[in-house]
Amino acid sequence: MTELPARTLDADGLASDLRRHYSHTLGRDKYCTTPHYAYQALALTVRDRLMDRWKNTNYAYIEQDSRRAYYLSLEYLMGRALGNAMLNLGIQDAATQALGELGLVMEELADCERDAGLGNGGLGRLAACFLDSCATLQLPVIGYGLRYEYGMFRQEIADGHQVEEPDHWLRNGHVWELERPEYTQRIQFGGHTESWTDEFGKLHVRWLNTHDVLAVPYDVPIPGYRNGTVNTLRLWKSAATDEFDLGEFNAGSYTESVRAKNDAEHITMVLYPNDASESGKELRLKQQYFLASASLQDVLRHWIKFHGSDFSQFAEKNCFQLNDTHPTIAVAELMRLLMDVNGMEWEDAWGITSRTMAYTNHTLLPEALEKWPVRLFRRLLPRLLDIIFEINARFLKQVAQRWPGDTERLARMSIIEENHEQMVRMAYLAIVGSYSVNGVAALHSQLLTEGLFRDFYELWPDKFNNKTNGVTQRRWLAACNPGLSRLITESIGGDWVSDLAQLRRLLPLADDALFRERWRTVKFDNKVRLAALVQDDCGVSFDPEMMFDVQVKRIHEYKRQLLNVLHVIHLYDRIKRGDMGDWTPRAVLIGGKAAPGYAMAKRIIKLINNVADVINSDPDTFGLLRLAFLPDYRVSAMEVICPGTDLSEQISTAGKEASGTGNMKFMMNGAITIGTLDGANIEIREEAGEENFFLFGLTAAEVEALRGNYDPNAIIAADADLMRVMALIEAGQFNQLEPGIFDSIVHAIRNPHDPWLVAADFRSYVDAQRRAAAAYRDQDSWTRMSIINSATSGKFSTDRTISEYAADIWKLQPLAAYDVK
Ligand code: 26Q
Repeated sequence: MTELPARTLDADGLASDLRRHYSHTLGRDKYCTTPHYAYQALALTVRDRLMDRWKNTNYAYIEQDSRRAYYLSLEYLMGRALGNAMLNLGIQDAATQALGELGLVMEELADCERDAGLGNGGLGRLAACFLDSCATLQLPVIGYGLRYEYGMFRQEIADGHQVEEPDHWLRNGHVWELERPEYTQRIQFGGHTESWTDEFGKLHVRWLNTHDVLAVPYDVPIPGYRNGTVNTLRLWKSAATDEFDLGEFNAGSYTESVRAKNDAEHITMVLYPNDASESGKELRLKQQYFLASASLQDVLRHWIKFHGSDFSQFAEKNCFQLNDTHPTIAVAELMRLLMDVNGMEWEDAWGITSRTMAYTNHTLLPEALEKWPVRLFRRLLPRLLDIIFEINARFLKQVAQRWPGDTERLARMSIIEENHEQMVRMAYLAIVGSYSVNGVAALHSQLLTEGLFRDFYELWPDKFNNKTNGVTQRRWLAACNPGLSRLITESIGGDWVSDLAQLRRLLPLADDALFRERWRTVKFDNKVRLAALVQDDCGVSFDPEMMFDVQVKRIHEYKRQLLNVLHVIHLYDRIKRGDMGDWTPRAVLIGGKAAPGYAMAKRIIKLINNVADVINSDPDTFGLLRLAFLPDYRVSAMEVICPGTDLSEQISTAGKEASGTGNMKFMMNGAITIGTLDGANIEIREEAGEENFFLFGLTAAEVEALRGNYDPNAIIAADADLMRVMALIEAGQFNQLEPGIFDSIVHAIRNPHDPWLVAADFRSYVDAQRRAAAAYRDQDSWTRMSIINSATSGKFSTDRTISEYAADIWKLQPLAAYDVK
């Protein structure tokens, strides 16, 4: 085929394509009033401009036969694509101008796009930021995931309670994907295994009588920042095979056939809305295997197409990054594909597998470590269970050799947990099968080697490494905060968009009064924008002069939204007692989703909402204190929230938050952190300087030391402020018509076994909040701190994180796409 002329990037070209798509592709006319079709026409216009770059990126990767990495993740929290694509193509201004000529408004169109919410929280958003950085660094990395029909549920608040609504995000069409039925794969489930010997006496295994499901790929373009590269996110959708239409039906079992067809199509129906592992759910295990098998078969298909059946170079050319244990069945599946399908011996297959897999851990909470019942595995994936047992047998032999006679250690390290029910420990399978194991912040990686994975660290110290998380400054500063972006670029030039360390050049400007004034004006405008969101979605009015104090993230006991509420109640109590000396007016915003089955998290949401009602309707608090719970916290909401935040709440119990990434988005946008020495907070404080960070709370070591002799009731009795806060809750001040509903919360705080030590950190938290409030009253000095935080956030770009993955784990070189002609 001859080359088509490339689409132009100027306003005229954009406007004419937009009109063509509007009337010819979509068939709309001037009487159609909804902005939805104008959004679609714009999205198609932008997409056209990605297509040649996408193709040329693939050509370059194929023709240079480059080494590649594959990111395997059950979650990608992409949010919206339009603004990001325009930014990365460099056509924001031209597109805005084109819309103007057509009488359209950019924000209105952009707001028509549904968030792609194919993830729960940090882990899913990290995957999305990683893809952006890989494309910007021109690294040959393909993302593999699932195309859930329903993403993260939509959260509504009814009478203060969370209500979950389905997120049918594909309903009005999704222009950012391309179906690729030609690359469909077949995935097996169930059945049984059989061994047989071939004519040369070689033993083989076959997996028979399986119930097969098809995996159909949908490709999503991932544009790099102004570099011609467009990488690929390939998402699999499950579909029934034709046999469902014929076999069972002809055998007379029509309804059985329809049910089986239904089951097949259910695999990718819904994202599991838990951000701690969901124990033992069969469908979840099916999702995990479906992703792993489809992706590995796809990679092998590609390999065989260009290299034939010679796998000697496979490990030199490919590696797989496992995003937590969720896709870890890939270790056993690659063994199966290499041996059963491609005829390889165990040793050769293991040589390849254990040199291509790398595992990232995202949690220290032991209860969140994935385990699957052996019984379930045997029924669903019998061949894979055989392989896991063999991996384990060979591994334990190694352990026994290293520590002769240490049977306790053997039991501790076994991939199979032998309690009353045998379980597969997925993290151990991941460690044994991988050449690299990493944590996501310095403290987290250190705690992994000292605690959770200590035995494995003793065996293989060189496997373990740290890769501190980041966020992409393209979405989390350049796109979401145009005011600050402009100011920064005017001051230091625009290189920071692909080299965030450049932000340090803002440091001298922190001493420039005029610059500080401009910085403050931008922040104020962003607070006006955030206040409008809070007014629309919560019906609460935030005065932009107040200090905006924000905690948005999944609701979890370890993240301690409760501690935040206790502080707000304490402030309310001060108002009611007339203790308002040195008062800083404060608007507190809390948002986040609770897992539908997590009763305590849902009760905390109810408490926040009830406390907000009491405070906001009490005339004594007017101009002094506001509290709002923001429903349906999501990527596109954070794009408004982080630019308008003054104080960033990062208050998890030390040692529990692996890294955190919201903390980085806030810092980049000039918020100051109040936080514990947990996860990446430690590194944030190191970069910003301790005088630009409000530190409080026990350290991870102190938290561990306190276990067993923690007496929250004594702490409460000794602290008059905390005593009054507890008394208000216990007296039913926040649930006058709903007796008893907060009893479980009170008990949790007063329980000597409270793992989150809420009462222990209360005093130190309130003191830090007082320091923050005092600092805010000196606006000049606050603005200085704000500038310094932003200026020192360079480390927290995923460009830095991904450069480290590429250098240390993936061994990848950048490779430019061929030029668009
Ligand atoms: C597992 C099995 C079955 C069902 C659900 C799950 C599941 C799903 C999502 C388990 C965990 C998650 C998500 C975990 C997560 O988001 N962890 C966060 O990862 C961030 C990126 O590294 C860190 O910054 C956060 O500290 C960490 O909590």
